[in-house]
Amino acid sequence: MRCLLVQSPHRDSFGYSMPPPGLLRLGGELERQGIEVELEDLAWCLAAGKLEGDLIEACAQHLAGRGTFSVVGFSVMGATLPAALAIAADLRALSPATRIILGGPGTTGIDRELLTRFPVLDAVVRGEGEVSLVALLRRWEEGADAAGVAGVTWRSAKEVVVREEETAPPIDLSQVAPYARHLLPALVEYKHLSGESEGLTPIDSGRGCVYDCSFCTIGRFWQRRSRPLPAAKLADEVQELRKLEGARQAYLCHDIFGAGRAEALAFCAEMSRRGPWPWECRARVDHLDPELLDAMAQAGCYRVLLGVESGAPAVRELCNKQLRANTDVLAMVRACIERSITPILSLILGLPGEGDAELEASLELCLRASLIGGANISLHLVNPQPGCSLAEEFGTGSRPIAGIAPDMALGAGESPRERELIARHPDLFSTWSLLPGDEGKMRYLAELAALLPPIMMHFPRTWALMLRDRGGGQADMFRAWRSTGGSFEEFVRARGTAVCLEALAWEEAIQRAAAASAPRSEETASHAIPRVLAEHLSLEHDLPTIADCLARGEEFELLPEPTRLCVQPSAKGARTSRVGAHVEDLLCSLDGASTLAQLEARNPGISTALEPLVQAGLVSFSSN
Ligand code: B12
Ligand code: SF4
Repeated sequence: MRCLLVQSPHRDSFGYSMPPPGLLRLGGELERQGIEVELEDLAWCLAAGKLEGDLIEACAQHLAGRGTFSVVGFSVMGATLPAALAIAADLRALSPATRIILGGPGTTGIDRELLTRFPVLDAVVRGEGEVSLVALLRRWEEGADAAGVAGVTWRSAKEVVVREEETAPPIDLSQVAPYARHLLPALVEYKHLSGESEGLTPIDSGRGCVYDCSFCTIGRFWQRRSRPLPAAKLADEVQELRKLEGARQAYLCHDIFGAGRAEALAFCAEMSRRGPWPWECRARVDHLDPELLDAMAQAGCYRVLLGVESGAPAVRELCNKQLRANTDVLAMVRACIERSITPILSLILGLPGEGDAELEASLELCLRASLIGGANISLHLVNPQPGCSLAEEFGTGSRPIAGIAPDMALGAGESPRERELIARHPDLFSTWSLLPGDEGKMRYLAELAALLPPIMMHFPRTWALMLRDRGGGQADMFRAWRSTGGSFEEFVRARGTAVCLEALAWEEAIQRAAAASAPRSEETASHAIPRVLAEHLSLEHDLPTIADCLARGEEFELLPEPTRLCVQPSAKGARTSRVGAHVEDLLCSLDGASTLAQLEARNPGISTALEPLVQAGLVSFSSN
């Protein structure tokens, strides 16, 4: 029995920089069971330029070129399902005796329908793959059929689709197979290809979720069970990455880190004991608390993706998020930032129950988080993935809208054969659809989701002050800005009051400083030229104090208060400090051409006066 497991192709640059953990685990399990297995990552092949011409034909030819296999299994997400089915059809023509199966989250709830509509499929393995796949392959090896194999939906010799209702018992994650990394290109080749210098490497850190949010398939796919990898096992797997070329940070894939609090704390303790190493994770806000965050930060956690979904509790309730009633999202954002853990707040726009007031509540939450400083905002539209409750409820009425890229399928579904399938089976490929609703509103929400987060993250105070001046809501202000046809900065320059213009100047200086490299302080020799590393701003308002009030949501009066600021690059991006008139004068006296000796001759004592500025990183020396 020779088996090939395939990751289906997509062009998502984030995606092809990461070898898929599910396939690596399955490869390891089959090897451990003595089954001959090979792995192929078509997303990587595509990015590596190994697939030219028509995507589907090229993939099928590529797979056929690897030789003859008894079974080819495609791993699918909703996004890659059409490509997998089209490739499977071509592969069947090239290799008629090969059995073709599917597995992965893209099959959630549609296994029977897939087998009914696509005769090319022999079976779909539902949920966790290890036990069911091995059992299925053994049956086929013995010449038997799949009757009674738990977790499998299959086609009988009489062309009847049989759904084995029973699911295989979940495997003991302390005994899960090692990743068969040798069966895929080396990690460093992935990183080389994607050009990503960060070295983020996914780890199968746990499986499943007990919740059932309306837009998500994870809970259902994993039978509403959540299992973290045992702490020591997970720490071992992260430790292995330290030796793996190209790996610089671990991406813990379990969707709800902290669901098992004791296990999460034990993992952090284990990581701290072994010496922290950078990692990031995905979590629910109500599974985190200051003590756990402390432990996470000490263990090397630098980023956490938080699915908040909406700023309006009623909408969260309707989408069955079941966030604990007293959850304070902003307090958690602040707690993350205080520990140098970047929170990524993920919200969905256009969920059922979202009217103007609820949309405004979401934007308010995003703005307040941005004002705290250092949060990432990520806004999405709903693509009802097959198998989730929104697809069940609205599946038939949902449809793609030309010009709105599907959030859940970026870089997928673009080839003619995929497009044809998506058009023919909109219910199975609802990953490309949007919930039923007014098309104009959808376009507006899509624009909001794409354009507002960068503005909030780069210009939160300017945005907040413009809002205060104008009155009304953020959605209205967004419309007003977009109707000008220009950039946000142009909008502020044309319509902003003095304090808005000052905030814009400050935040633009922060952007420039963050883009510059951190300062190098060199030898203070008399022949060296002192250079100003910071931008200095003379403002009519005390913007840092105003910014603090905005971040805390406190009222303030806009009284004139002359303020001098310096904005300089720092290890964390940019730093703003208040300076006095004498510092500003000193900085102004540095022309960037005169040596220290020449400046001293013109202005005796300046060398000594500059020393604290050098120490503060506001001034540095260069030799020419
Ligand atoms: C790592 C990851 C990625 C990686 C690797 C993907 C991969 N193929 O493994 C990358 C970065 C490529 C990626 C990309 C995307 N992802 Co992603 N990703 C994940 C994440 C966080 C972990 C997956 C994982 O490794 N889990 C651990 C392993 C062990 O589980 P597994 O992969 O499911 O595999 C097991 C079973 O599914 C089964 N199995 C899997 N394949 C096969 C094949 C066969 C033949 C068999 C028998 C069994 C089998 O056995 C495995 C072992 O038990 C999941 C969330 C999650 N926790 O699952 C989201 C998730 C899979 N991603 C998702 C999405 C939407 C995307 C994107 C579409 C995002 C986007 N906006 O573009 C892109 C896809 C690219 C594209 N544009 O088309 C969704 C998919 C939803 C769905 N119903 O399809 C998920 C579930 C997140 C979510 N909460 O909704 N992703
Ligand atoms: S969104 Fe998160 S909490 Fe909700 S079902 Fe999916 S994984 Fe679980």
